[in-house]
Amino acid sequence: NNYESTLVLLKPDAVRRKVCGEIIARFERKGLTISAMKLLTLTPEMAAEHYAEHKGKPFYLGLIEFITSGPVVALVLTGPNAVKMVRNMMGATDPANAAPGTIRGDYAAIMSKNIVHGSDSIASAEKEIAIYFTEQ
Ligand code: YYY
Ligand code: MG
Repeated sequence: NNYESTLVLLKPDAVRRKVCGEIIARFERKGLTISAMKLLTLTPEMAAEHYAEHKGKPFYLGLIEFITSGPVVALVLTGPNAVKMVRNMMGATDPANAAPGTIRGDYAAIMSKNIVHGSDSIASAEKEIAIYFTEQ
């Protein structure tokens, strides 16, 4: 079957704005299964590992500062084509380009605070899940 798991972060802006429940409800309503979930604050080391692909880019330091600025909710969501499904539900990286009805389209206004992260491939998902969760 095509069941797969993906790593989702509800970023510090989602926790501050108290919209985590609403966003999780969207994923559940869609039919995705919560396989793991926790609240944590990323260490700079975890943030660097998570965003290694962006190291050296102009927005990198701001990104690390933001993602470590407060607690996030980390989830593993599982379902058919979960990686693509979550990316579609999130909308474009820049909330200005994210369609209404998507999470970023409905909840975010600026790129640096775009409310949610979702793995961009199965390989990324496996790597990212391992940063946050053990097999257990
Ligand atoms: O995967 P996704 O989160 O949609 O975008 P990425 O290109 O991987 O960038 C990660 C993260 O970095 C993005 O969610 C916001 C931030 N960012 C930024 O602040 N400014 C940019 N020009 C590009 C990305
Ligand atoms: Mg990405």
